[in-house]
Amino acid sequence: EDTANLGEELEYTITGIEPGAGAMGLAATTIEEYENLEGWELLESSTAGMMTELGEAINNEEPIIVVGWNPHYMFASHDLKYLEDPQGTFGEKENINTITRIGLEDNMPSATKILDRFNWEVEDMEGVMLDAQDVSMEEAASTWVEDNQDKVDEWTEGVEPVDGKEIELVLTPWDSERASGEVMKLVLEEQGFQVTLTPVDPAIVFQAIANGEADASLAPWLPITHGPFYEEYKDDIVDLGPNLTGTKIGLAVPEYMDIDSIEDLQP
Ligand code: PBE
Repeated sequence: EDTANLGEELEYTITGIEPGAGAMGLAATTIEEYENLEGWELLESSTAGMMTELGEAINNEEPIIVVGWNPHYMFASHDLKYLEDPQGTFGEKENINTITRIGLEDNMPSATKILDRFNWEVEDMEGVMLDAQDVSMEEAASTWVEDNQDKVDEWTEGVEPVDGKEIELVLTPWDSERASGEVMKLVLEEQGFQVTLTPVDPAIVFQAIANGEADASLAPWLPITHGPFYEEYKDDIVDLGPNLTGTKIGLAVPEYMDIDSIEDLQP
């Protein structure tokens, strides 16, 4: 394939996802920062829409550039590669952190202890996400909890159960965060909590925790993806640190495309 014609073939378009996603902010910055991307556009869509476009392009062996990330099953279901990012606008590998509202530790010490201990691997999260292609996310999470009771026991060891205390977790609407949210819901329910999961945009996750409207979140991708929100609200939240390490975001293309770097794209 001739990269010189690639821009024209793609109508100088990168296929994006939901406009509120941190990844879309990074993709927009990327277009701004790389001089060779002058004139390129970022198409707003949805994750489902992007996945449909990606699947269709691959079926037809056509070129496509998408905003990609993992954990996600897009890399399991398709042969994809990240384009190199020599200017580092997408950052390096990063983490997903757990945050709580100020005061949660005093109000709900047992929940805070469990939230603080919660950590798992990319493979765990991806396993739940993949499973949830066939069953509901709730069911996939419940299978993971059954299969990993030893890990769950580590998180809950010595924690006093409660009697129906209510706790609200805010999350973003992507499968990765639905997976961690449903797992934590089950873990907290085993301890006697009544758990509400509320999916919102990344900006609202931080706002709700800072205002004390919600209790905790397992959803922030840091330090880059949701970095601007973190900077804005960091004095009004409690950061319990990473619950998962090794996430990645970038521009992704099918393996058959003869291009390796963002810098190979032509204006
Ligand atoms: N994502 C998945 C989200 C966080 C989780 C990468 C699409 C985002 O960009 O905000």
